[in-house]
Amino acid sequence: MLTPHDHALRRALTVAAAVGAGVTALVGCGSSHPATGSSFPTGSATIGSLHITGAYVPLNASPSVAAAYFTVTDDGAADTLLSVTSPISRSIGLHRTVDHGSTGEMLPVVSLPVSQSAALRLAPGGYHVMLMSPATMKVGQTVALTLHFAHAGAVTVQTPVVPLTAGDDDTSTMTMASSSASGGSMTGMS
Ligand SMILES: [Cu+2]
Repeated sequence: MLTPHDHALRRALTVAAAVGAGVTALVGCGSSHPATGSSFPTGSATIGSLHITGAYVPLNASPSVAAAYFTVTDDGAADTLLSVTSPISRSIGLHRTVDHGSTGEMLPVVSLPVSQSAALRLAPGGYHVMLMSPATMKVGQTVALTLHFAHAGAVTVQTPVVPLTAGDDDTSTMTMASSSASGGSMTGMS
């Protein structure tokens, strides 16, 4: 069954797959690691044993889509990120960027696990939150992202909008992004 929501997502995915890495870069899937050497503002929040840090949204280059990134660590029982909601967009999904060498594509993921032994990292080139047709954003504003966890419940992270290139280290290739993500949450997911 296809809802208008599905159509929008399908269209975005098709465009991304057709144009490859170019579009992927437009939506913020360049190479960066917010945890290392970041000089832009990020958001954080805690609920129960879950700590959300390094949350940011690169200013979208296309009005049709934006991405959000953050890290979740857990010092208690394992949990699962089920979904993200926000006033900025009525259609928000969890995605994974898959590296095909010179091109990349995005695949929806149903949920993302987090535990004490495996932090959940959303970063360019890997997992990300995809905000479809978001309201107009400006650098410096914050976007309220509400993360819904299976056990801990919902927590809202005030997430700064940063310049599109803030997370990039000017060698923005999919290969770089993939290799930096491979030591973390990508393990065992391919
Ligand atoms: Cu995506």
